[in-house]
Formats: sequence, structure tokens, C-alpha cells
Amino acid sequence: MSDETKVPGVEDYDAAAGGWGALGAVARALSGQMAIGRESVALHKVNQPTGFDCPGCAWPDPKHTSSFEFCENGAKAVSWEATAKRVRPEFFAKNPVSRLWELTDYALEGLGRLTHPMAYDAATDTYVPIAWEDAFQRIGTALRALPHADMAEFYTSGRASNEAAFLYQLFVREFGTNNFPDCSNMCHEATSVGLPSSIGVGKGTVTLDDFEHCDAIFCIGHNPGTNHPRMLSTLREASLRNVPIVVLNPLPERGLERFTSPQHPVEMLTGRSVRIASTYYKLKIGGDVAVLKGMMKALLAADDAAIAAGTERVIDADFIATHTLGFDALRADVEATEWEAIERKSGLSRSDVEEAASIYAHAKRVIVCYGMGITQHAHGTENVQQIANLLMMRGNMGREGAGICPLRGHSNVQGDRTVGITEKPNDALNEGIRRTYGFEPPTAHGHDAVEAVRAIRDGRSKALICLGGNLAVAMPDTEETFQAMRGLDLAVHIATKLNRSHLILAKESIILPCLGRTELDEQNGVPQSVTVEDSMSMVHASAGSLKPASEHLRSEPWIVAGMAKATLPATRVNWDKLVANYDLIRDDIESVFPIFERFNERVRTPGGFRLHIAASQREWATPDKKAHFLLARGLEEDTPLEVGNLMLTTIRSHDQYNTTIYGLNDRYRGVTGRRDVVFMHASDLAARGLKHGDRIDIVATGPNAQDGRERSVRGFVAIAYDIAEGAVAMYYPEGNALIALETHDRKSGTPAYKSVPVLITPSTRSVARDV
Ligand SMILES: Nc1nc2c(c(=O)[nH]1)N[C@H]1C(S)=C(S)[C@@H](COP(=O)(O)OP(=O)(O)OC[C@H]3O[C@@H](n4cnc5c(=O)[nH]c(N)nc54)[C@H](O)[C@@H]3O)O[C@H]1N2
Ligand SMILES: Nc1nc2c(c(=O)[nH]1)N[C@H]1C(S)=C(S)[C@@H](COP(=O)(O)OP(=O)(O)OC[C@H]3O[C@@H](n4cnc5c(=O)[nH]c(N)nc54)[C@H](O)[C@@H]3O)O[C@H]1N2
Ligand SMILES: [Mo]
Repeated sequence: MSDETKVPGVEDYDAAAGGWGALGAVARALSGQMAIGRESVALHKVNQPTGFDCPGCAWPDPKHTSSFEFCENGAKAVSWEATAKRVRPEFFAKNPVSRLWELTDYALEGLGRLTHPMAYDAATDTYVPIAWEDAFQRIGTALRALPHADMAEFYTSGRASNEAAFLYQLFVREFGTNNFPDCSNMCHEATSVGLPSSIGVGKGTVTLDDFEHCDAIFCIGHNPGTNHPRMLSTLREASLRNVPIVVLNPLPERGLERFTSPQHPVEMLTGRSVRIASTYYKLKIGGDVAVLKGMMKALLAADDAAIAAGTERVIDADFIATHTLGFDALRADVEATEWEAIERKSGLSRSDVEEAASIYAHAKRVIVCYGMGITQHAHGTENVQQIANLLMMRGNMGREGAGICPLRGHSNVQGDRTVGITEKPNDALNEGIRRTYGFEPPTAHGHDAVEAVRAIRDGRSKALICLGGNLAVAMPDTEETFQAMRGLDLAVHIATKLNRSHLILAKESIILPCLGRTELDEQNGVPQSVTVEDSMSMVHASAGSLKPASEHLRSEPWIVAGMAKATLPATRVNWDKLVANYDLIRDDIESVFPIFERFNERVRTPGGFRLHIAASQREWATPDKKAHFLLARGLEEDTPLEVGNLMLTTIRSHDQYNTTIYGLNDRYRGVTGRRDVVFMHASDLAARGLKHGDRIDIVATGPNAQDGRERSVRGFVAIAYDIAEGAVAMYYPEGNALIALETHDRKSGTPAYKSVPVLITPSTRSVARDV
């Protein structure tokens, strides 16, 4: 970072990830939010066999939790939900929606927990309390008034439990549509679409145990220090075993560099840290497919040399012959790819790529982990498939210590999919519903997130129900998406906290406040537990214990059942019976999805159980029972840049959970008290006549300007940063205004949030819009 100019709130951060900085942040998170006494109860229950699942990330828990398993950002997630602050009817009465709209997203959620069901009253421009039963009647009446069931959209955010999500999909399918936009469509859809045709399952193949047996780890396009902090303990253990950890990331993420474990007193006292990455390649944004093909090219060349020399083969020819199809086509594609193009696209030298390939080839068992840096591109699906190709080339799939590890987002986003939140139901799902409930589910495919917003924009959909989340802010094309949603007849939000999506008014707008993970959920006086599935397909129970934030809150399963009963007069489902005892919901989940065999019994074993992942056993659930090497077109993950443009990526700060902003700091990147920064390479600043700290305007070009509409954000502050040349980064959701709804992966529908071609120029504005 340049020393010439001091920019307020921007400094170098020298310390390792974790350490005292993390403990201090935990203390501040707690003191800022919680009622005295609540926190000690809450944090001791996180990720314990009898406690609740952390509402933070989807990284699994170790089998034997000796001390309590939470991290700085888990503590923030818990305290954010267990806050003592409330947003009550009196507050709504005093603050018309037009005034609330002026608040920042940070301030809106900071108001605290919602306490009452509320309905919008146009005469006073305020949300006013409504009785639960009246809310359900209004929703039922509005849904039944639609000419077709396909004119409603049913969104799910990934915090919903298996039980809530299962009842929700049941309600929606009995209502008659598969319109299930969900947060997964913005997140790991490229995994869900890419991996089934490759290895027969759209999930990761590794377990936490595999990390104890691997000989190398590759971390591509994810930032665990912030987004999966408990993963740092796993990486730390691997590093202490001298396992090489290779990182591909355009930004120098501190959590991937070094870590001081707050669980280890000696490290804390001595300030010692453990190195995480053994090699850190700062590649260009969208350069992953080039590196992956380059590594495969180097492996094939080394294998040819081994054959010639009569030494041990570099590729696993037995695995390839026995288990896979498509290898010859992949070889031809990779060999035809020129080194010059690989270097240009990735920004890495041939020797860097060959070095990465050599580390890979010298390890017997390799795990590749990846996140949004891989999936959120116009060719995200193909990126994911190239990772699978690389692993399969040396048989690193379906054996101990090896495999693919997509880092999921929300704590139950994977489980929601497993229990039926999908716009493309397969025959087994439909048959399970017929078998269990005796009604005919809709079989035509429904809308994903992009298609749902298009349908709302075009007036083809008139109702939107959201089980959690902040859809309008999470989606691309901020203004257009907001405008589209103002045309709805009905908007219903089941939520814990107020957010901007709730303020985008439909003819009828209703907010239904629900219990969070941390809270005691009693039905007829009997405490209930729910279940969740983590990134590694482990399913376990979660039971909240805190007194609910308000006596008017209801559980998500209860709310879904209430909407269903009011909407479906002739329902075939006994909603009251299911909601009175969640064991019965689990019995029905097992009936519809036999993969959950003996669900209630197995979920009661401490730590839960793992769902069967065929690929983990080298069984390939593809039509021909083989794993497939699949091709990516060329090296372009995204539209090529025009001359003078830069590639912008949108990332999470250390103080946010998606659209929830916990605070304005991004400690590991040295940013304090602001979010209006744009990270740029010094040479890219200089080339535009800019200095560290200058105000800039960012205008989207290429695919995000194709429709002739200007998408821009203005008045942001350029920061000289150690980012790859040609790459710029800013925070999400601020960057969403730059991205067109149409710029997404054609195969999976995942918006290309990570690769936005832009033009950057000096700004005349002195401030950016606040969030
Ligand atoms: N505390 C906290 N935890 C979270 C979340 C949160 O917001 N806060 N969100 C949750 C959710 S829903 C999700 S999906 C996950 C997200 O977890 P991540 O996938 O870690 O999320 P991002 O912040 O989007 O970071 C992606 C990383 O990709 C890098 N990157 C950007 N473009 C490219 C590229 O072209 N190639 C490569 N190789 N790298 C690139 C960025 O520099 C960044 O380090 O975390 C989950 N956990
Ligand atoms: N530019 C850009 N955009 C992105 C991304 C990116 O990297 N860059 N990432 C994308 C990704 S990976 C994702 S997953 C989406 C996230 O999109 P969403 O899942 O829609 O958004 P969140 O911000 O996680 O939702 C926050 C809201 O959830 C509600 N909530 C919290 N806990 C609960 C609960 O227990 N129950 C209920 N019912 N509600 C609850 C609160 O009201 C809170 O305001 O955003 C996507 N958008
Ligand atoms: Mo996500």
C-alpha cells in the first residue's frame, strides 16, 4: 500500500488471521448486541451435540468437540440473532416506510429483531400489526386469486432447516408450481449443475477426516479467514503436518497466509502464527480455467516423459480406464491449448503453472477446495468441471484423503436442496410425493432466481413469498430488480430482521417474524429440534435454547403450515399433526427421500450421520455409471476485456454476512469504518492518472452494457492494494448495481458476480451512496 497519501480508515494489517484481533472482535460483537446473560448460554451451545448449529457457515464440526466450536464470525452471527434490540410496532408506527427507506442496510438490520407479524397500510405508509390468522387468510386469498400457480415465486434462503424447507416445498408443490428461486442459484448452482454430469452427484466428496489424510490441498477462489473461519483450524493442522497448501486467488487473503489459533494458548501468548499457504498464486480474475488447463497440460507432458523413460506414470491410467469416459477428448483439448494463451489469461508464468502441477503430482492424495471465485462467472459450471478433471486425472476422487470440496454458503443451503427445494424436480422426488401424500406434484420445471426476477419484471409473476433472505439486494441489477418488485400484488417475508427487501412494497406486503436457530422452539409445550446438512453432507440436529425474542414469534415450520392451510382448502397433508411433532416431519422426509433411512434414529446419535455420497465410494450415479471428463470452451470464463478496461470482482468484508452488515470494518484487509473502497493495483491506478485515496467512478462495460443501459457506481475511493494487475475488487452488495440480470452462467443461472468488466475514471463526487 502506498505511504504517500494517508486515507482515513485504510492501513496495512500486519498481524496473522485469528489471534487477539479475533478475540477482541468477539468481545465487541457481544457487548454491542447482547443482553447480559444471554451470550454465555448461547455461545456454549454452538455446534455442541445438544446445542444449536451455528447460523454462520456450513463448515462441518469435528466429531469430538472438546472446547466449544465457534469462531469470531460465528460469534457475530449468534450475537446478531440473539441481540437485545427490538423493532416493535410502535417503531413502525412512528416511521413510515418512505423514511425507513432512507436508512442504510446496515442501520435497518441494526434495529434489532422483529417482534410482531406486520402488514403494510398504504393510507399511513406504515407497517401495522396483524394477527397471525389474518395474515394467513390474506396470503391464502391472494395466492388463490392468481390465474395460475406459476404466477407465484417461492424463494428460500439457506438458513431454513430441513424441516421448514421440506414443508415449504410440500406446500408449494401442492399449490401447483416448481417456482423455487433460492440463494443456491446465486451461489453454488454451478456445482449443483456441473458435478452431476461429471461425477454423478452435485455435492462435495470429502469429509473432515480426509483432511487428516491428504498430502496436498488446493484452495481456489475462497476466503476462509472470513467466510469459513473454522476451516483455518483444519488448514493449520495440515500445515503443521507439512502438507503443501496452494492458493489461487487474485487477492492476498490474510486467512490463507498465516493464522494464530485462538484455541492455542502458546500461540496466543507468543504471537506465533502458523503459515497456511505454502505457495500463493495471485492470478487474474477469471484466470482459473487457464491455470487448471495449464496444470493438466503439464501433467500430460510429464506423463509422456515418464512413459518414454519407463518410470512411474504421472496420471492414474487404471482409474481413468476403469472409471471414466472422455479422457481422449480432454487430452486433445488441453494439448491444443497454447502456453502463451494460458499465461496471458491467468497472469501467471508457465513456470508458476508447472510448479503448481508438480506440487499436485508429487502428492498421493489431494483435496481441491473452492468457493465463489470459481462459481460466480459466466462459465462457472465449466470451471467446476475442470477442477473435477484435474482431480480425476490422478485418481484423486472417491478415496481416503482425496476429493473435491465445494465450500457451501449458508449453514443449511445444501440440506434445503436435499429435501426438495429445487426448480427442476426429478422423477424420484415426484414419485416420493405421490407415494407419501397421494397428490400429483407439478413436473414442469419452474423458475430459478434469475428467471423469477425476469418473470416478476415482465408481469408474469405477481406474488413473491420469501422464506428468509434479502432477495432484492442479493440479486444483480439493483435498481431494475427493485423496480420489478414494486409491480407485485403480494410480497411476504418470513424473517428475523428488517431489511430492504421488506420495504419494496407490493399491493399487499406482509412481514412474518420467525424464531432463529438460537431460540427455543416449543410446540404444544414440547421442545423441538430441527436438522441441517453441512458442506460435507453430515446431517445433525439443532435445538435452540434461548427465550424467543418476542412471544409473538413462531417457528418457520409453523408459519409454512399456516400459509398452506389458508391457501389449500382441500390439502392432502395433515399440517397440524406434522407441526405438533417434528419427528413426524422427519418421518415424511424419509418417506419422500429414502436416502434419509432411519432418519429419527440416526439423527439422535451425537454428531449425526453422513448422507450416502456415491462418488465418495467411486460409484458414479451418471446414466452410464461412469465419471466423465468434460470440456470447457477455450480459456474464457467471461467476456474478454476491451482495451483500457479492468475486471472487477465483488467480495465479502470481514464484517458482513451476505447482505447483513455487522460493522464497517474489514480487519484483515486493513479497512476500518468504511465500505466505499475499491482495491486496485498501483500500476492500474497510475495508468489512469489516479492516486491512492482518489474518488473514482465505475461504469460497467461489455456484457453489462449490452442492453444500452448505463450501470455505474460513483464516488468510491480507490485504494492501492496488492491485488493482481488488471483486477479490481469492491464489496458486495454495493457492486450489484453494476451487474445486469442477463450476465449469468447459461448452464447454471449463477450471476457472474465475480467478473464485471469496468471502466474506471476520476470522480467529481465527494461521497459514495452509503449502504
Ligand atoms: N462471515 C461470513 N461467512 C460467510 C458468508 C458471509 O458473508 N460472511 N457468506 C456465506 C455464503 S452464502 C457463502 S456463498 C460463502 C462465501 O465464501 P467465499 O467463496 O469465500 O466468498 P467471497 O467473499 O465471495 O470470496 C471469494 C474469494 O474469491 C476470490 N476471487 C474473486 N474472483 C476470483 C477469480 O476469478 N478466481 C479466483 N481463483 N478467486 C477469485 C476473492 O478474492 C475472494 O477471496 O461464505 C459463507 N460464509
Ligand atoms: N455481488 C454479489 N452478489 C451476491 C454474492 C456475491 O458474492 N457478490 N453472493 C451471492 C450469494 S453466494 C448468496 S448465498 C446470496 C445471499 O442471499 P440471501 O440468502 O437472500 O441473503 P442474506 O443476506 O443471507 O439474508 C439476510 C436476511 O435473512 C433473514 N434471516 C436471517 N436469519 C434468518 C432465519 O433464521 N430465518 C429466516 N426466515 N430469516 C432469517 C434476515 O431477515 C436477514 O435480513 O447473495 C448473492 N449475491
Ligand atoms: Mo452463498
